Amino acid sequence: MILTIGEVLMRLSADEGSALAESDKLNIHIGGAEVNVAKGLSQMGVKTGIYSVVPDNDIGARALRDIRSAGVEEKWIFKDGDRLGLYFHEEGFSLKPPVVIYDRKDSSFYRLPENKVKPKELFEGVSALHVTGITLAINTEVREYVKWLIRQAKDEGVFVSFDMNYRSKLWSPSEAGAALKELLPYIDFLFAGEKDFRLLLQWDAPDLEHKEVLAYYYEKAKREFNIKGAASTNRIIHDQNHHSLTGYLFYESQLMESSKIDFQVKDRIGGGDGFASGILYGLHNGLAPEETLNRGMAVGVYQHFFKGDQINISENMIQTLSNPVPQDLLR
Ligand code: KDG
Repeated sequence: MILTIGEVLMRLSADEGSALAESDKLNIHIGGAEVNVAKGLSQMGVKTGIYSVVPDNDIGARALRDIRSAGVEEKWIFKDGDRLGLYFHEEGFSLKPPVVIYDRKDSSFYRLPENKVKPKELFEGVSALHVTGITLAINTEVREYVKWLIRQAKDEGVFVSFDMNYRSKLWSPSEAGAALKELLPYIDFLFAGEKDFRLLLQWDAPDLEHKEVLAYYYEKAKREFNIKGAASTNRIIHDQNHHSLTGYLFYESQLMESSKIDFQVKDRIGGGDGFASGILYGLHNGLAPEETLNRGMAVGVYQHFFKGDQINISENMIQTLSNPVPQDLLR
């Protein structure tokens, strides 16, 4: 089983083409980076669970319904507190990224450290743990507790995957950098891009092309912290609805680059989590590196075509995803 630890969020989105400031109605989607990854993996047939806390009320029940319908194990989802974290969302316009307004302070997830689980029990039957920087950014109590759990996971022989997922609205680059530095010795697989190394870890890089800089950073992380692999995507925004994405997978000191995929964007939130779930799927199933990267790109890109933080991937889509991703998905 792959376990994630993270906050379940309810997203409230303005209609397409509407601004939050003028909306009379909002649309519900369930998100949260770790939830998205768990759902993606589960829909591809990987047994997945999430350790989280939701309120014991109808809003918590609505979120649980979503997680359950994706087949994610809910044994470690505790019911405590009375508030599900929310975020309000409006599509970006022109070249602007989407608007995200968090309303998650003192949510039920803040009570994670009060709903402790013994690591031996939590990690029993778990082959990999996936956590993102968003979980560590919640507050210092959650951060310390989850950092401790990550160390325990490593002691239990669990493969640790970490996605930096830096959110500037939640913490500063220096706080995030300090947490990452502390965790790097325990991380087996790192999802981080060029900017994370530069901004958060303040690593200098030679003045080279993106791919060479990435190779330099990943090699350094491997040398200094013994990471086994890493992955990231590089996005080019041509206009609001037309993006290109190139994926990178570093494994056994080889940095692989996908072809650049050009596609039409309906909703970009959760694209990175889709990529992560595809990569983790490949690692979990022992796919060859090219197939792993291809799967990451396919899930990440398809994620952009549909509304919501994490689409329900159908059997049919899984078949399509197993084939090489067409390079031009503009339609
Ligand atoms: O990666 C997508 C997430 O950003 C989204 O689901 C919301 O978890 C979220 C967050 O904290 O921004």
